[in-house]
Formats: sequence, structure tokens, C-alpha cells
Amino acid sequence: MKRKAGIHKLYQSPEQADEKLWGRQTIPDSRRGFLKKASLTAMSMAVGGKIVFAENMPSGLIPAILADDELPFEIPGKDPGLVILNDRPVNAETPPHLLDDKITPADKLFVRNNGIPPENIDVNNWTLTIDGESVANKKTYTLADLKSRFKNYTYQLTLECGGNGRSEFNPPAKGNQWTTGAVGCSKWTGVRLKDVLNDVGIKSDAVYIGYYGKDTHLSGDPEEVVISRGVPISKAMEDESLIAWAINGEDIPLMNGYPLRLVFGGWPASTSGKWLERISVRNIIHDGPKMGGDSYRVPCEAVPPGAKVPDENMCIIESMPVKSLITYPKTGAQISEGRTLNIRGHAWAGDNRVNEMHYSIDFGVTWKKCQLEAPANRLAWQHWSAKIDFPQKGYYEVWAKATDDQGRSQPMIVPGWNPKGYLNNACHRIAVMVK
Ligand SMILES: Nc1nc2c(c(=O)[nH]1)N[C@H]1C(S)=C(S)[C@@H](COP(=O)(O)O)O[C@H]1N2
Ligand SMILES: [Mo]
Repeated sequence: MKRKAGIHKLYQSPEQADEKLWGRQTIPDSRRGFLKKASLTAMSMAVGGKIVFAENMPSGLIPAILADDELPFEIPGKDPGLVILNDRPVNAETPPHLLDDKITPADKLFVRNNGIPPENIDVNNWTLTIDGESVANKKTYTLADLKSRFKNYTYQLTLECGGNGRSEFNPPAKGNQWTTGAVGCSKWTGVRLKDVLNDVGIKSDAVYIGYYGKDTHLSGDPEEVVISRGVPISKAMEDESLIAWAINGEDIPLMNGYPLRLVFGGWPASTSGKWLERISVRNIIHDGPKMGGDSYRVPCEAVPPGAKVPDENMCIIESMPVKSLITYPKTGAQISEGRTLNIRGHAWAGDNRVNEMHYSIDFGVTWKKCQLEAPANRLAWQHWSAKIDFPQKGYYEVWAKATDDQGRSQPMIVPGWNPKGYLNNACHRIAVMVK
């Protein structure tokens, strides 16, 4: 697993590293203490051979060979090819070539944590409470209640962090420097949020729902809420808005919200609350942490880069913009002169559908049409492919551009600057060398 700066420091104290990275009990004992003497076998594997004088090694010593850039670092349940952006809280994105599957495998779905995931989860006693001003009587369900009392549904849903692409903004925006990999489209199974809300009974003044999860704040204060966002009641009542307990037919990985989460396809993934334990039905726009200020809000009208935007001119992000990824080949691909290159990827457009997909090999002067498939269901990404012939040897860039059913296309360069660097839907491009 690749990582960026920041993690090495933790290994100065392996016990602390374990604790910081995983929380006290979130990984089985057998996988803890990677650098303790007890896990000599693991260490030998990591250094690439038997450590001859291992019995002399001080406990907690970091083998010198590991003390450089490519430290092994594992997120339980995640593909080692994910790129770590931050270790506390854990944030990791997926390189485009690892998103090539039509249905994103659970181990390849990005991780965006704002706090520390819960520990010692007891699924048999996990409950979900629906409360708030706009319910007459609050109601609590066990996981078993949810599974048995409501019809189960499965949808493939696109989840993309609102800050995906942030790294390209100038002036730069603070926060995780996501490139292209905070997106995925897996198959989620659960119950419809609307079925549960109807079972509780919501009042006519309901305008919004807000979630609460069981993760804890980095401050360590158990009372401090990490993040509590939500969606307008209209989005909550859509068929595809799920309270989910499974991804691709299996338990959700701990880092992605085990054992229960919300999934709102097409909206900033920050609305899809993980480790879900409470939903509040509100008679006002939900006002939980990260609903106001610059969080998940952008200037309602375009502003010059770096501008200070008054609070009343900031609007909450709803449906995400049209976007696409080239998932094959990997950037830097080489091909012999005269050969045809097959390229492919996915495209998505928030609540909308993608209508057309184009590619360019001449920096956007001309565009050719790609084959585009229909989505598996509403709010799922769509697969596209094309065959490219290159006119002569040399360096090329392949650019991909999606257009939605409203006629809106991806820009070639980073669009509207905003304080927190959201909604960068600029064209994805890869390098190709024809030899
Ligand atoms: N409880 C809780 N829910 C959360 C978060 C969080 O930190 N805590 N992060 C949100 C954000 S900002 C994103 S982008 C998605 C990421 O989901 P994933 O980690 O499963 O990819 O979860 C959202 N739900
Ligand atoms: Mo996010």
C-alpha cells in the first residue's frame, strides 16, 4: 500500500501507531502489533527475509529498511493499492485503474473518515432510532427488525466525496488532497428510508433528515458529534435512498460504516451517514456539524478564485455534477504504432443520467464518440468504451468527457473555485506513448 508523508512518524511508537491507526480494538489481536517482537514472522516477510539476529532486536524497533517511503500500511478489509491521504482519521483513495470493475468491490471503495470508527461493535444490539421535531413518536429498530419488517432492496449506487478532485484547485483548498479516487459504485442492500419513515409516521412540516453515527470525535470527547449531515425530505423519500447493511452481498467493511449506513446515490457522499444509529426528522434544514459555513457548501454564484464569500451567499451541495473516469488503460500505457487501443471507464451525473461520452487525443480540439451503456439502475454509474487509432508515433493524452441529459459537459480545466475545493469535475486524462 502506498502512502504519503505522515505515517512514518507513528512507527516511532508501534503501540501508539496501532492505537492511533486502528483504535484500541478495531482489529483482531492477531493482526495488531505489526512491529512487536511477537510478530517476527510478519516482520521477516516485510523486510523480505529472515532477520538473522532477531533475538537481539529491541522490542518496538523499526527495521531500517522500512524507514523509507514505501512503508507497509494496511487498512483492514481494503486493497493494498489504495493511496493513503491521512492516517488519523483514515482517508484513502482508489487509483483509477483499480476502479475498472463495473461494480466496485468493497475492498476498493475509498475511505473518508472524519473521526474514529466505533470499536467493539455488537451487531445483535445495534439499534436505529428515528426521532426529531417532525415525528410524533420516536421509534427504535434493531437490525433484525429492519431486515425482517421491511422489504429489502438492492441498488448499485454511485458514492462520490464532494471534495473528490480537490487537489487541483488554486489557490489550494485545505483538507484531504483527493485526486480522482474518492468515488465508487457498489451494490448496496438494505431497506428504503421512506418505508421506515412512513412506518414511524412523519408530520407534514418535515423538510430534512439528519443522521447521527457512532464514530467518535478526534478530540476524544464522547459528546462531540463528528459529522451530522442529511438531505431534504424529497431526496430521503426516493426509492433508491437506502438504509443499508450490505455491500455486494456482504457485510459492509468497518471503515465504510459497518454494520449500518445511509446511501444516497448521486449526492455528496458526506450525506451517506456511516455507523448509523439515529436519524432525526427535522422541520428546519438540518443544522448538525458540517451543514453550515464552508462545509459542503459552495458559492451560489461563481466567485473569483480566493474570494471571501459571505455566509448567506453559500449554498448546500445537492446533486453532484457530471463526471467520468478512464479506468483502462492505466496512465503511462505504451502501445506499438499501428495498434488500436481499447479504452474504457465509467461516467455518472448525480441525480441525472449521462447521455453522451466523448474522448479526445488532441487536447480537446476534436472529440470522438464513445460507446455508452445504460446504468444498472437509476443513480448507478454507466460504463463506456472506445477504440482509438493514433496517427503516428509519439506522446499523447487521452481525455474523456461526459455530457448529462441536461446537456451539461465536463469542463477541460478545473471549474468554479470555492473555499473548500468541492465539485471538481474536470475531464480525466491519461498519458499514452505510441512507439
Ligand atoms: N458517521 C460518519 N458518516 C460519514 C462520514 C464520517 O466521518 N462519519 N464521512 C462522510 C463522508 S465526508 C464521505 S465522503 C462518506 C465516505 O464514505 P466511505 O468512507 O464509505 O467511502 O461517508 C460520509 N459519512
Ligand atoms: Mo466526503
